[in-house]
Amino acid sequence: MSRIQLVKDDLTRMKVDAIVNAANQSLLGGGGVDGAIHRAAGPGLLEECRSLHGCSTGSAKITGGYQLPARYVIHAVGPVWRGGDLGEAELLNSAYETCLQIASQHECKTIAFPNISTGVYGYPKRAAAQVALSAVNNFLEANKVPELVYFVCFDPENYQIYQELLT
Ligand code: AR6
Repeated sequence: MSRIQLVKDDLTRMKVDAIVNAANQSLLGGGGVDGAIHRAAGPGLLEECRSLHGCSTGSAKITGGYQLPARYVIHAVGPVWRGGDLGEAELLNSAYETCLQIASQHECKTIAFPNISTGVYGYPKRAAAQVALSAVNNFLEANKVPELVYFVCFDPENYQIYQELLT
């Protein structure tokens, strides 16, 4: 079985060791998948996030999962799309890679990613998927853990793009 799996579902329902949040630098919640994660996890998550004092773009920080089925939430900050000449691809790659490093340090066998930066942050979906898949493939080639990576595509356009790129 491939170590990369495509899923069309709500990320907050994933029974994995870690889910990744598409957060912002404040790490204090927001809309989109971030809002959904905070609603499903309950107030304990926000409380822990306050103690982290934010996160820079292209990086990530880990918390507990609280009322989520996932044990951990890894809060990643993807770049806002500003046309592509401001290092967006490197920053997006770095966000995915940092999540995988953190997951590996915490012995997470399974991790589920949303399509970071492709909602409010406006990153073109196909280009974002190419960066995400290359970051994950490179990491998996060099590391045994995580064993399994899920891409959870909520919107049909992202799902179709990943389906194409994964076949
Ligand atoms: N499960 C899986 N994917 C989802 C869900 C869900 N429940 N809800 C939305 N998506 P976005 P960004 C998808 O906007 O672009 C927040 O306000 C959605 O279809 O959540 O990185 C943060 O606080 C899209 O493909 O994240 C930041 O301020 C993907 O998640 C900002 O938005 C990402 O869309 C981050 O923007």
